[in-house]
Amino acid sequence: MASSPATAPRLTVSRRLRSTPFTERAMARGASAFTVYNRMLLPTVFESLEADYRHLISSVQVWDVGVERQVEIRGPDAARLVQWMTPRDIADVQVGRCCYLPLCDAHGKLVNDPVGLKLAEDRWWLSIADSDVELWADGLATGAGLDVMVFEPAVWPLAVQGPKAEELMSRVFGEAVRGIRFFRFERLPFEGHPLIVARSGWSKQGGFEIYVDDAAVGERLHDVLFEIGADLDVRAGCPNGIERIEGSLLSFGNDMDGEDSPIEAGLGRVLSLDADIASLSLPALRAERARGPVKRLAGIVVSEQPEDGALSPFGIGGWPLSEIRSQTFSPRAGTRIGIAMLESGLRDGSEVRVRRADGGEVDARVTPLPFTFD
Ligand code: THG
Repeated sequence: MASSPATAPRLTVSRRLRSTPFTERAMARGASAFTVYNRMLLPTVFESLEADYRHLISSVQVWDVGVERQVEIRGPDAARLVQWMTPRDIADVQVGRCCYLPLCDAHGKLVNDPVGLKLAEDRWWLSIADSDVELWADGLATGAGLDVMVFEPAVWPLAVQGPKAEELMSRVFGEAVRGIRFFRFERLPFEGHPLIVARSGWSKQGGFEIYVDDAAVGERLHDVLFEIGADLDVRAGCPNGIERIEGSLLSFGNDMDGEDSPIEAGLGRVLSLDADIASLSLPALRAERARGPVKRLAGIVVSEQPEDGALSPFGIGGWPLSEIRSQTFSPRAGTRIGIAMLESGLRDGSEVRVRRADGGEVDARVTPLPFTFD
């Protein structure tokens, strides 16, 4: 995962690698590393992974997550197209709700795992992870002759995450933010400009996401959040690799990808395999369920390894097809933990030997996801 500074590639930034309205501000506030996500820059570290983590779980951070692109689907067939793309039944989703929507192709493999926002009966946003959903959705719509528009609006989410997020947000948007329940959104004015504000975000610390649809308004909002939250020790941050693995928030492209099904990724709870819905992936997913999946996502907890020794992605003793897909040192576990795609025969509670990146081996245990800590 982490390469040493001496070998880390440097990034050449051109027009193909898009910035967000907040990229310069993130850099000015100390962003020290970036990744590429939906062909855009996403900060990954400010001070250090662990310092950022400690601050996130104790205070409040403002994240530039403009890389979470919105794929807007609008028109009389909008719900039909969204249902065609996801094996989760969306019939009962109400306007004003967010909904975690695995998208799957006709082979039952994952295409993406967005948060869907139902803006109106004929209008959805898919707030996507890192893959080309717009191309796929537009291709499906064209091929099926659906009456919809598929496009990427100029919207950049800004996340406010951490235990003090509600306090900071209420100072900017008023007491109304306190009444927004998890995975719901409202339109609240900022200096007269209505913005979609949802209680959501890619951390387990609580918080909000503001869907900024005007770059100048967003820059002003960004600055106001820092001014008004100075006494809360608000800092610029980003999705944190330690916090999200401890919280078992899955990263599409890392923990699971287009070679995996949502059943293998452990997303069974959000699939509606017995529903009477027109969804592209249902036949393949029903067949997979009947066959029994060959692999499954699980946790790996290294026993007694307080030092920060990276694990090799491959090489779980006796299970050659199993692989570790994300890993971190976990302050909560006091050891290294990972999210792994394991052969189905490798059960929870199993003790395994795991190869380290430096060539050594360590004992580890297979655990269910989400991780629990005592
Ligand atoms: N917010 C928004 N867009 C996003 C993300 C986000 N796009 C990219 C990526 N993150 C999409 N993937 C996820 C994965 C998990 C969650 C959200 C988006 C998530 N999961 C909660 C959990 O697992 O506890 C709740 C899921 C549920 O209620 O079903 O929040 O973060 N805008």
